[in-house]
Amino acid sequence: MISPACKIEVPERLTVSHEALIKNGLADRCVSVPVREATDADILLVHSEEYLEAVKKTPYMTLEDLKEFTLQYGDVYFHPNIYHCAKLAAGAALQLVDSVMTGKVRNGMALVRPPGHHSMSSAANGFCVFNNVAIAAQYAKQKYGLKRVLIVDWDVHHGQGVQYCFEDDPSVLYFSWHRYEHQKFWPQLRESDYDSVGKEKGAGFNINVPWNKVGMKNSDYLSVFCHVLLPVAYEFCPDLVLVCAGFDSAIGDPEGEMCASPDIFAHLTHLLMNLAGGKLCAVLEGGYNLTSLPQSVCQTVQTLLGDPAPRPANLDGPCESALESLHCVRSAHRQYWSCLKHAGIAVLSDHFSNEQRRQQCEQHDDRNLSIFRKTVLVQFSSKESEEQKCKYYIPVCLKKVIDASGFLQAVLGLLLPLGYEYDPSLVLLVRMPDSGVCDSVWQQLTGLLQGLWSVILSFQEGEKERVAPTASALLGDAAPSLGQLHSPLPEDVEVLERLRHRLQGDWKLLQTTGEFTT
Ligand code: Q9C
Ligand code: ZN
Repeated sequence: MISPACKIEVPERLTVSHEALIKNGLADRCVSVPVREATDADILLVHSEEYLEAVKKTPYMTLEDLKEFTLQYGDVYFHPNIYHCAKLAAGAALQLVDSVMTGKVRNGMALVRPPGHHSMSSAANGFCVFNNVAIAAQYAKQKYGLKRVLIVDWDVHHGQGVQYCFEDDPSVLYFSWHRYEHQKFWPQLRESDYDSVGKEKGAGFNINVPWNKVGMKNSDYLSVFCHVLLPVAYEFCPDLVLVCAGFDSAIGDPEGEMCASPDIFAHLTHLLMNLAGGKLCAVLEGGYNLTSLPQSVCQTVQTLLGDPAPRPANLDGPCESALESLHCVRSAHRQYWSCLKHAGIAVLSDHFSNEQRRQQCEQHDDRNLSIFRKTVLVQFSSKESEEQKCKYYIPVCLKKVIDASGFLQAVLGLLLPLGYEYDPSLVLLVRMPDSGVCDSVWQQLTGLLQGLWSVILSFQEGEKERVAPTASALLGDAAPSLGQLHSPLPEDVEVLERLRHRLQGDWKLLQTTGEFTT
């Protein structure tokens, strides 16, 4: 054993995870893909020759030399076997990319050690030797000619290695949330803050969400997905989604100290599964609580297999600190993403307090909308309707419902968070014959909602040809990609912002700004 040995990044992380997959009957439902060692050429896609040559020597070093070698890097431990393991970890990610890209499997997860997202071109760091996911992204672009790759890093640490690798590269969109505490938390980098948005051509393609408090919960995570990541990801339109799947962002983790439950990963996974035609590769990063780690892994794999996600508990809205981060990130990126164009403009011709709004809603209920008390009706249309003040009847009047980007924005930023908070036992989707919403958008909507809730679809007479594509989404097929979306109409964005602003007193998951702005 090398001393000091790492106390938390231990082999049991993999054994308990694998055993849990077996015990829950999930391993049997998966296709096992044989691992290979990453080649020098693979590793050089991200790392420097000097660094690779140095790591290559580690299996032959004396323990004394290894200790000294280790000391030049931060928070990393070299064992004589680690070079071999690191080649297998990166190689496993590449095997997974190959299997997904060739259609051998729809999606998958690579359970690997050592992790990768902290390692840099010429440096090991934070338990990481080679940057498995960064290598996988470069490899996928090169081998399959992919134009756009999305990397979602839900590990609780900032994957600074991934950020550095793609900072000026607009073909890779990197999203990371991470414990930050105003730069007090490891790795304590200025560039982990929300204002590092990418450089030069890559400006806008690096999204950092700093958590400035510990104890973030399911609501905080879902809010950031609904109001930042998903709208931007749909606008980006990736050909492949890679996940830096660290589970130290779950409850009980000694590093993260967050409070999200393991079943939140079922939702995070589900929400990404309709991007890129379903091509998603998750690669294990951190996760050090040997009880919550295997649970989180099982939630992720079970969702990748197509099982419905369990209802997340306690969606009581994001905390003030999360709202502040959300607001800062959306503002920092509004110049790059049309879906965020109106972000941060908090005050929109609405001078009612939340209390006044609630009273109005109740009055309205008493008059003629009482049937909506146990039902929420969200109605998309292009017809102007009188401004409603009721919490349960939500007319969304878009100039052009037919416009995929405006409609999608309404689904991600309004319908999803509302659904999460309302937690319906049943969702009835009614498609009007003249709605103008095209099949692929309809498939996205169906795919997003089913798996979260029980969905019933209703078709009108003469809509037979609509049934097949929608049924395929219901059966769990990933919806086809919508293509790169043009900007939604400014009027529509404004309508949605105003609607969200009106409703956020009653529906906390619709909030994107906190009290700090007023
Ligand atoms: N010396 C991953 O989760 N902890 N790496 C530093 C202060 C380092 C985490 C504690 C944590 C590295 C992949
Ligand atoms: Zn981590």
